[in-house]
Amino acid sequence: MAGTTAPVAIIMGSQSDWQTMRFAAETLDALAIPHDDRIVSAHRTPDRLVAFAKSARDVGYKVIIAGAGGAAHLPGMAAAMTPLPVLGVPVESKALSGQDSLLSIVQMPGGIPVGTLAIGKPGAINAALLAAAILALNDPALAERLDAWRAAQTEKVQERPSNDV
Ligand code: RP5
Repeated sequence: MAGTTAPVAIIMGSQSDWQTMRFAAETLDALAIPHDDRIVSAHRTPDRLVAFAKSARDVGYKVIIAGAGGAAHLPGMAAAMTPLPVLGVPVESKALSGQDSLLSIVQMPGGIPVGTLAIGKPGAINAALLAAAILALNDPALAERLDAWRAAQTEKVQERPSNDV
């Protein structure tokens, strides 16, 4: 696999996951963090997953965000094949509202961690923010952008509720 200048890879099990994972991409965009977005299915494209995960560190990625739904093996399988931090986003499934995705991703046996976020859009946003926080440890300019992003979020919260919003 060719080298990358993007520190974050966003992988997802299906095109249908993009409706959720695009919120991770948008959040990284807001922080000017380059990302590489890929469909990598643990079930339908297992060879693609192996090639991606085994080469991820050498290619130059620093953090992997992995979203999947249902029997969501993708984050755990990726984590099994790379030492990079893997942040798992449980995509909301139709049958079980993402409870299945959450339990599939969160219940990793001791030894292979996946940092598991909330189900759906909030999890995708927070995965991006956690990736940013990890990268900011060694990137003072990014740390400033993350501080500014959080300050802007705080600024938006009114002191009192309004009928006009
Ligand atoms: C999982 O199955 C994917 O991550 C997706 O959330 C779910 C459904 O996939 P599609 O049938 O929409 O392709 O592997």
